[in-house]
Amino acid sequence: MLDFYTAATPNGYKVSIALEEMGFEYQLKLMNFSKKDQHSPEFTKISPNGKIPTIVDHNNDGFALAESGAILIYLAEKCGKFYGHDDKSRYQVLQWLMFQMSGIGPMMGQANVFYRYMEEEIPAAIARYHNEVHRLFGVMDKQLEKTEFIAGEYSIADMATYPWIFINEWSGTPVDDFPQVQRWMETIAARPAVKTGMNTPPQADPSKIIKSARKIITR
Ligand SMILES: N[C@@H](CCC(=O)N[C@@H](CS)C(=O)NCC(=O)O)C(=O)O
Repeated sequence: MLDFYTAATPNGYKVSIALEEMGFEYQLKLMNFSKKDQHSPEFTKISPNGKIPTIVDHNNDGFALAESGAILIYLAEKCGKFYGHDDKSRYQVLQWLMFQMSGIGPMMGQANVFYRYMEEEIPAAIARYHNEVHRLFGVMDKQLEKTEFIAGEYSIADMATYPWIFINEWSGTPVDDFPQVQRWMETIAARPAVKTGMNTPPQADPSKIIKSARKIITR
C-alpha cells in the first residue's frame, strides 16, 4: 500500500495516472493548500520542498519520495513497465521526462502565474512564457511526427506531460498549431487509467480558479 499526497493539479495528476496505469494500491491523502497543509512540519518531513505529489511506500519500509519525476521513475522501476525496454529506450524516456520536468512544466507554470494569477498585468512576462511554451509545443509536435508516443512507446514521459498539455487553453497557450500534439492528446485521453487518473482527485471547477480572463496577447 502507498500513501499518495496530492491535490487537483497537473503535477499531482501525473502520479494519479501512473498509479492507475500500473495498478498499485494506494490511499489518497488530499492536501488543502488554502490551509497550508503542504507547509506543516509533518509534511515537510516527507516532502522537503513542501510540495505535492509525494508518496510513502509502506511496502518498502515507509520510504517517502517527493518530486513527480522521481516518483514516476520509482513507480515504473517497481512495476517494470512504462520505462522503455532496453538501455537506449530508457534514456529516451528519461530525455522526454526531463524535457517535461525542466521545460513544459516550469514554463507553463510561469505562464499561469503571469497570465492567470498575478494582479498586475505584465505583458512582457506573459509574452515571454507564452512564446516559450509555444516553442516547446513545436518541439513536441516535431517529435510526435516520428513516434506515436513522446518517447516511442507509451511511457512515464507521456504520463508526466499529458496533465500539463491538458490545461493548454487555460494557460493561454492553445495547441491549435500542433496537429500531432492534438492527435497524441486524443490517444492519451482515451486510456481508461488516464480517465480515472485525471479525476483523482476530481478536477477543480475552472471558473473558480480563474482569477484573470486575459486575452492571449502574444503572436
Ligand atoms: N517539481 C515539483 C513541483 C511540484 C509542485 O509545484 N507542486 C505544486 C502543485 S502543482 C504544489 O505543491 N504547490 C504548493 C505550494 O507551492 O505551496 C514536482 O514536479 O513534483
